[in-house]
Amino acid sequence: MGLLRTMLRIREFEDRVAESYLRGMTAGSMFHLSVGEEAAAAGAGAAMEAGDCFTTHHRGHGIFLARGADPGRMFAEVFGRREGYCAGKGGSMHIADIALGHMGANAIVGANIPISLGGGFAMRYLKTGKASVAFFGDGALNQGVLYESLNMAALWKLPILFAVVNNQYGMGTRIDKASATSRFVERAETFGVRGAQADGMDVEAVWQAAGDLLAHCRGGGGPAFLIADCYRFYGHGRKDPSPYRTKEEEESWRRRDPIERQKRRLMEAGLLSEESHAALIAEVTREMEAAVAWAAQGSMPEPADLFRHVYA
Ligand SMILES: Cc1ncc(C[n+]2csc(CCOP(=O)(O)OP(=O)(O)O)c2C)c(N)n1
Repeated sequence: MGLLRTMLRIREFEDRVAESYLRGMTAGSMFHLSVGEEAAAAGAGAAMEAGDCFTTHHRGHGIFLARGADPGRMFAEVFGRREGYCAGKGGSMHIADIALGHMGANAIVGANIPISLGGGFAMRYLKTGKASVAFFGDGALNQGVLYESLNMAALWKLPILFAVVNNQYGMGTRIDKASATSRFVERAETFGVRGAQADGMDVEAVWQAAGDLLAHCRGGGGPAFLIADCYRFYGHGRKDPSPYRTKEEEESWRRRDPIERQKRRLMEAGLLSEESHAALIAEVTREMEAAVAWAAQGSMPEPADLFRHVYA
């Protein structure tokens, strides 16, 4: 039930980001929505613990929500308000919050991975018993920095989970047109890193796989690698109608909607009724409505804010 709630919250959040943009409420237009990828975020997020640290790629709203983000402060960030997680200076693609372990979303493909490597080093050096997780897309699978990081993490047996949200496309390029092989788990295993592939449209499958791998990391086994196969239901950005995908392909993935799947599973197990489902939807809708309203009343930065949060 918790996983279903998290996925519903993510979808509602993302849909309201899209709507807010159309209403002219957002600062800028650079939004990468994770609708369709909720199971990867909710499953991996639920397997993590308080005190773990993480980084995300540019499509990271859902992951941060799954790790306890306040949606009001996230909307405020997207709206460029001072009340946002980064005082409105980061926006959708650069949200960070050290209190919740979020060391930053990152707009440079693969660039968050070595930051999480440092996070993993810190976790072990400080003997926290916690783990560091780097979330990134399939577009980063052929970036050299991933393999430099896998090597160093394995060499030093650092507690890091490399978590790939494989939505099949890097902008308009399908993964098999960018990768010589699709055996990514094997690639990780050549470094001595434990790897697993999960159905990224099944939230419980992701949760279980991520939980097993994180236990391995925390138990001193060194790093791990998880690839969750999923799909983004919208375009790369809000203005992308995805002309590089067929309607049939989109439809076949939409039929595997992770939210519907979990809803069905809970209903079949007798844990969810139509009434309790409707109540859950109403609760999530109210939460996100209130979050948007709160953020929209936030304050705009003053000129003097330009010189705050600046090192030199
Ligand atoms: C180093 C680098 N190269 C290219 C880009 C342009 N770019 C932005 S997003 C993107 C696709 C990323 O795909 P993926 O990592 O799979 O994440 P997704 O957008 O599919 O969630 C690219 C190529 C970039 N931001 N950084």
